[in-house]
Amino acid sequence: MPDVRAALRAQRIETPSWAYANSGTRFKVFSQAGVPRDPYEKIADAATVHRFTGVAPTVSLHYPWDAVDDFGKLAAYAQDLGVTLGVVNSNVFQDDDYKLGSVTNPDPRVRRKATDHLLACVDVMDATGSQDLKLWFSDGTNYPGQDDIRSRQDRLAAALREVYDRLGDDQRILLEYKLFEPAFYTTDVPDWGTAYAHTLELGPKAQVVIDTGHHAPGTNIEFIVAFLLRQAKLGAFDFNSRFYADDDLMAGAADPFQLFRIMYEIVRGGALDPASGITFMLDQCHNIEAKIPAIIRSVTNIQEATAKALIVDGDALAAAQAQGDVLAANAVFMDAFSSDVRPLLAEIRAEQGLDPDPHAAYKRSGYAEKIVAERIGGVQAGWGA
Ligand code: AOS
Ligand code: ZN
Ligand code: ZN
Repeated sequence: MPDVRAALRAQRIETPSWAYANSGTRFKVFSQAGVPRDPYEKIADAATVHRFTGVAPTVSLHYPWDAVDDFGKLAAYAQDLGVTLGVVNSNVFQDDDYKLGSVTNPDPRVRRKATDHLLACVDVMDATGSQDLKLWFSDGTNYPGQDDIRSRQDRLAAALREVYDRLGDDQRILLEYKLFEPAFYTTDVPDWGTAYAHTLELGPKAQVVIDTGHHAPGTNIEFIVAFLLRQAKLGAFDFNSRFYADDDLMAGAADPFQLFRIMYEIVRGGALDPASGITFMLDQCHNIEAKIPAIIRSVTNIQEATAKALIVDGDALAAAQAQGDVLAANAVFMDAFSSDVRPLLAEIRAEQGLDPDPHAAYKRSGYAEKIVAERIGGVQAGWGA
């Protein structure tokens, strides 16, 4: 049985810079008062989430959305506020050049441009001290025959190799997969198998990112977690929740039971401890709800799922499994899921000098009113530079 309290105290969740900015769907971006106007203000909001939760000390950056003249200065600013800069997210999807793909584009000029951007992201990592480069490719095709599926895999492999060879000793590639969108017929990295094969070919400094919103409906994500962990190829999560596709809603909002099952496999695989090298990130967009409270809610939802996973009675489960007692084994699982772990988490927060209720504490803090008064003209995610 793991030391539940120690494990919860040590848990770390990284929040994404873009989740603090305005966002929306292809139909409308709704502006909210008080959202950050530049990367510095995004960091300040992330530091606020950490101040109330105590478990979110790192922020994922997006390049070039978070481009600044001096990344060293941004890193120092973050440090002053008690947080550090985490994973660097590349962007090879927003330029007109990428209409037919980035690193898999049939045009070698575009491939060169995309690969150069990924190399520039490693330069950013050198400046910020970030260890991880997260690669998500929007590359794919919309119509059968549009491009050669197999050649696109070769182009992808060549670009990944070039970037991999540029990594420092302590740096990693985190390769993200996504079933569809924006491409609707083929996607060049559509699933964990494709991401796994490419990272395996690259070597030990390449691992897979599981974004929980990037699968076909009904996919058993916890199986993927268990499999990749067993192969030492799970590098990170992009947590969010979804009802339909890549909805990017708050983690744990749509399906808390799925989040619990995922966290159980993490606990089972000994991968909760930050020392195991798995980065637990959020990748969300808060289109209609207030951003900072939504991120605090996502963090506490993950904490609750984790606490439930930690209190699964491992001995009782192993005994039931060994006896082939299907119902008893399932009951052990459901007992943990049905437990109310909020008092335990409140106690742990109080022990750490935090307010036991981060939601109420944030509300009382006056931070929301302060940013509304001070920040006029907040930016949209993607135009935050
Ligand atoms: C896109 O669907 C992916 O989830 C990316 O991880 C991420 O949202 C993107 O890199 C941020 O723009
Ligand atoms: Zn993602
Ligand atoms: Zn996504």
